[in-house]
Amino acid sequence: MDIATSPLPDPSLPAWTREEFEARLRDKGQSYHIHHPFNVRMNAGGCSPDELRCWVANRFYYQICIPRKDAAIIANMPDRAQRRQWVERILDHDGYGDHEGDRAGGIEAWTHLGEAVGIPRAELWSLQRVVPGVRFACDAYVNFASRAPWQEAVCSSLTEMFAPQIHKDRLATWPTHYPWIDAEGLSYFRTRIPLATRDVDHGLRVTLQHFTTRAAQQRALDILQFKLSVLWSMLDAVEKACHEH
Ligand code: AHQ
Repeated sequence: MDIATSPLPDPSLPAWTREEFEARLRDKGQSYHIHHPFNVRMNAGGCSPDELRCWVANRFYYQICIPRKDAAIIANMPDRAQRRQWVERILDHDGYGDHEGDRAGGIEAWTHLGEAVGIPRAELWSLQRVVPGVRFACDAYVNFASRAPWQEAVCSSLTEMFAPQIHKDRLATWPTHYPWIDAEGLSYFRTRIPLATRDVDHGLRVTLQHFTTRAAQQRALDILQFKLSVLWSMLDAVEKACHEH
């Protein structure tokens, strides 16, 4: 399974400089799901409690896919130093040590978000509310990351360049628009801001170092576009499903 790629550029074209290449990666932020109509409506207070519950229950599937995706990447990483950095991402979601409190991990924090919006733990973990379009998008991401060369899978995680802003938006708007949600339930968004920044530092270093010809750089942009489409199509599916309830 491969992603749709742009036609190969003229091989005589020179590679972009690292600065230009990074600027083009960041420019892809225009397609980030922060601009999706459902996300705009959600952060403007336009979602009913049922629609929020629909979004939280469906995004839970994405959250539990992330550590499996990262484990698949580690399996393809020959270099111990790279694995030592990447394994942090699995622990961020699955937790570590006694898995209590701050060490419980992001999947546990998302479970608290679920309870805060009115979804009991068992119902969230049953995945009953996850719609086909969300499953397909998340599964496509995990499958890509497990089959692609590890540097390409690293590149696909760079949608997190744009993630700190979307977490900050939720923290800035939900307490006003959705005062019925216990503030503790939003702790996942708070924890992700520094972690996303740490992830992107590593992911960008690998990407700028690995994709060095013009054709490879174009491939990196196509990979990022694929992942942006994973996130965008998840919200398409959620918007359709939530609207029906
Ligand atoms: O909570 C998110 C998260 O842990 C990750 C990991 C990273 C990846 O490896 O692809 N992407 C990602 C994202 C998270 N939250 C999303 C959101 O909208 O809350 C954004 C998403 C991303 O930007 O890829």
